[in-house]
Amino acid sequence: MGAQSTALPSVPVRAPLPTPPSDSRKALFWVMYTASDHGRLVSLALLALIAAFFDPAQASPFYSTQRKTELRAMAEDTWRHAYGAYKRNAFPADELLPLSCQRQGHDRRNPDNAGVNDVMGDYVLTLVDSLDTFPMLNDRAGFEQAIREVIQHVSFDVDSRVQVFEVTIRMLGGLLSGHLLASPTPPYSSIRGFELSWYEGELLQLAHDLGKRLVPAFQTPTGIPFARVHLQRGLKGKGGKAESGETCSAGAGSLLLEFITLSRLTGDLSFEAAAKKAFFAIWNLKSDIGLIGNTIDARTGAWMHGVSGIGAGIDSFFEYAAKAYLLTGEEQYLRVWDESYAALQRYVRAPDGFWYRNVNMHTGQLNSVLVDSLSAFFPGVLTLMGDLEGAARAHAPFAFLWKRFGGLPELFDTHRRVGAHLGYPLRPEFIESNMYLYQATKDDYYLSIAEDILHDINNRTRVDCGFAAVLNLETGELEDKMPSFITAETLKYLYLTFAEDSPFFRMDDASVFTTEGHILSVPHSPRPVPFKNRKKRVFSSPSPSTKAPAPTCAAHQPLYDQRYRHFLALSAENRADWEHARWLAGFEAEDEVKETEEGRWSENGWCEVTRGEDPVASSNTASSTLALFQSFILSHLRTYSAIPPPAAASSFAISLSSSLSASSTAAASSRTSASSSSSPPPPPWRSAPPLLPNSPPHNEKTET
Ligand code: DMJ
Repeated sequence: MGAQSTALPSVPVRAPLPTPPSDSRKALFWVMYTASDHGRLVSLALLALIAAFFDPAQASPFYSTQRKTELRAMAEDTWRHAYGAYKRNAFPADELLPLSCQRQGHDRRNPDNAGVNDVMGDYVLTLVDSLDTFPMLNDRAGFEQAIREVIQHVSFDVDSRVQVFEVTIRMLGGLLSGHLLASPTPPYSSIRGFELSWYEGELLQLAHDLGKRLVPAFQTPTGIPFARVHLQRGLKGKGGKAESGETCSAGAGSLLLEFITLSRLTGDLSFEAAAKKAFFAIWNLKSDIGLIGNTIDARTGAWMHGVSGIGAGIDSFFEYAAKAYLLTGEEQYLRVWDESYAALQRYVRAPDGFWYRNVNMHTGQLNSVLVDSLSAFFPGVLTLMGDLEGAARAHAPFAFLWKRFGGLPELFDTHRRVGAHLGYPLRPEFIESNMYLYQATKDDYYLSIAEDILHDINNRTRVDCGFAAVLNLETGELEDKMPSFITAETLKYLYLTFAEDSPFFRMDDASVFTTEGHILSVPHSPRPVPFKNRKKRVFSSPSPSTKAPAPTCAAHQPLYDQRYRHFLALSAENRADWEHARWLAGFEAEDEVKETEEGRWSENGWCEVTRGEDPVASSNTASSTLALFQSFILSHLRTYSAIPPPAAASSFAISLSSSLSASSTAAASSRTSASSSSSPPPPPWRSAPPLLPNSPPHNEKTET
């Protein structure tokens, strides 16, 4: 095992922003009124000049164009270090093992090793997953070489049983995106400049071949696919008799973007039809209050785990409802998003508006105090769908978690405000949301977060042979794993955050990034009702029997008043209510900002929480449900990444549920008892010296 060493010895650390007036014009007025008469005259002249040529987008005092260019270059260097290490040490295997500098493919000695075999099928995964990043880096030569390597090395005629969802989002998505960019006559994308004159649709042929190998999985009575399929032999047993029916809503419901694109590019409509049937099968099984669960039996359509939320097992179902609408323009997907959004706001969003929790899908009752890191994708989708205030709010606690831990813990206990699983397997979700929020608001706050992330990833996870997943954010221990999504998503989104003028944000077509970060586009359908089975779809209106009020605040009511101006009027960093998000992530409240008596926020959020809301008040049942839920989430997360082996995971589940029981009495008497532990000590990895010459001065406040 190589010790953690970096090829970039002194990675710059951003000094957090001071809090000057919120834009440059205000800053100039501020200078003017604090200056002498002579100074005022000079300032007035300057003001007139600047007003004439002022471009607010370029106005940041801390993130000048030059600084963004430097950070973009650093992000590109980071991506190239990851991809280069893979190419030198692991290609044509699926993934790189960064500590041992070995390669990882399908585990043939242990076919039941789902953590590896669900994702890796010996089909050159990291190459295909990375393909469309080259055009985003404006690297035409790199793209051409990668396309040639795909054609030479990738085949799906392999003895591998893989997960339908994983192979779809990583391989099918990667191939389709590469095809759209490489086609000499680009079919739909407005992105130009990467066409390859010699290219003859080879990636689309590979994608079509893969699609046909996945189709057997959909042969279930419900149309919801089995979770896994063998790429050569199809299903286990005749008609899939030996297959487990257990699958999850995200796995079954988020194949849409790739399958729609495959159908529209090949003219073979069976793929779109299959994915659509699966998506609406899940949707039609939603509860009376409009929530879907996370585990379902594909044969019977019975929910096996009726917990709802936005995290593991469900996440990309909502993402694909929204993005299928953006991709196709078809209203049926927008309706699913709209109804899901309403139900999530009513039952899943916490009363304070910051966290989205796990609740019982039938009653809306809180089910678990744990929030997983996958949930951090949600602010990005909220941004895309126009709820900027909701997005900024949902992003805030994750931002403070990152500040506190130097990464995003896999699981956070929102009641005790402690990390419940301290791994950070280099996931992209928070970075992706942060990128969308920056694009939408141009608020430097989001750039400052991206800069922190860039430094933390380099300082904490960069090794000679790539980047290693973090096993424990507190100890800094690393794991011999570099998931393909680090080059497909994590570092791509980080780069794009600093490349705000990228043509990939300036498209005049309805392109979307898939859940694996692959850019896809198709023509919008001229007709709104393309399929016969539309009538079968049920859009909900809650039945009278479930009209009992859920134990949450009834409506999302942001405070728009003089004390608290509209969120776009000032940087998120300066919002008073952000203090609450900071507290939620485990920091202590700052008294002078707290102002509970003025009603800006209370420790319970915007409204008092009813008794039934507090899971710890009734923790006899809560702790057993929690243990069950905990093991469910861990099994899902394990598929994606760095989750401890089963023995460690179960002892962890036991310790968490017993510590929860132990804390129940105290917590029931006072919700604030969770804050009795002091604020986390300053993280040691923050002490690296700045490298960028024009780092702004250091601000202690954000270093707590
Ligand atoms: C990626 O494969 C995708 O982002 C997926 O939607 C969720 N899991 C990983 C990243 O965490």
